Amino acid sequence: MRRLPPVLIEDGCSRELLSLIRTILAACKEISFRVGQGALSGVLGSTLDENIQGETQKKLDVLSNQLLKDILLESGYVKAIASEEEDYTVAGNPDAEYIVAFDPLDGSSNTDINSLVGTIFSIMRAPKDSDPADERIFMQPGHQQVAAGYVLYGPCTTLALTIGKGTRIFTLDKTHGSFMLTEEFAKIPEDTKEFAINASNQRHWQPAMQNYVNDLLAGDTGPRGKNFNMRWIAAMVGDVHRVLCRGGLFTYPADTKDPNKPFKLRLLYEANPMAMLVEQAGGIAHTGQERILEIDPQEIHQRVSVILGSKNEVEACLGYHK
Ligand code: AFP
Repeated sequence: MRRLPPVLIEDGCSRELLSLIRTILAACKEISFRVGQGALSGVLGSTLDENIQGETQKKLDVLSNQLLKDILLESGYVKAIASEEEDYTVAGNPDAEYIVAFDPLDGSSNTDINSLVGTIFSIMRAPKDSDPADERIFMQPGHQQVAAGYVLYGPCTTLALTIGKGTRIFTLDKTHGSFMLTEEFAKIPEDTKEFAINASNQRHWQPAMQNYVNDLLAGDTGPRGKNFNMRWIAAMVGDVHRVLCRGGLFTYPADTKDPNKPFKLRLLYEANPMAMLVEQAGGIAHTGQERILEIDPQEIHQRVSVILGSKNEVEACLGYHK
């Protein structure tokens, strides 16, 4: 079994990018340990604070954010960072080549119930001669990402990573702390009978999504002519991992529940990195109107609708949106 550094070097990863990825993973190993300690390390439960998006922060959100932020800024490998848990971008080394956007602990409501959580990250090149304090350096469409990945803290700790040469899966060997290559190239099956959506929002969806899901639920007696199964982990990182492993469709569509917040998932550190991983594994990642990786971001914490996964099923869903 091969370790991460030689695999990435074979893929043509530069020394600097490899160092940056290893820096992120060093923080993730520490997060993995803290998550694994659970109640023993006193990190479960919420803080009294909210992030800029009005969400109550879990203690593990704050801790994971601090770990990633400190290690990245101290490393000198990043020009700036953007995080779900930071109101604004944070400037780093003015001479560094890369910028990183991350969700330090996706699905953090799962921490208190010992269920799946993960870290999602997106690496982009900083524009030449740009000011590290200028948040516009993050306003790049997702197809410009040079690397994207997530670390899933589950029964085992798993890394899905792409540098644009396919999506590879690594498993953390906790006996010596190395990420080992356990799946050379993830390939999302084109067809599926599985979908993931928070069905409690059904009455708030737009007609296209209502019609699509109604047809899935009608099973072999409906227009799709087959029965579908449904899953919902409440952590995108867990749902996308299942899609990478065995296919499926995952969506968090637009809804009218809160008129000020038509979308839930964040573009820069959730939708974009997941879209790159999914496309690199042969799947599709779309909003219903456009390919996620084509969106020109307007702000750091921008939200989008997301439909991703098995090619033929995503295309079927998009058919309802035309
Ligand atoms: P956090 O990153 O704030 O924990 O949110 C997780 C998430 O954005 C995404 O990972 C899930 O798919 C989604 O929320 C779950 O949303 P519901 O609360 O509607 O189930």
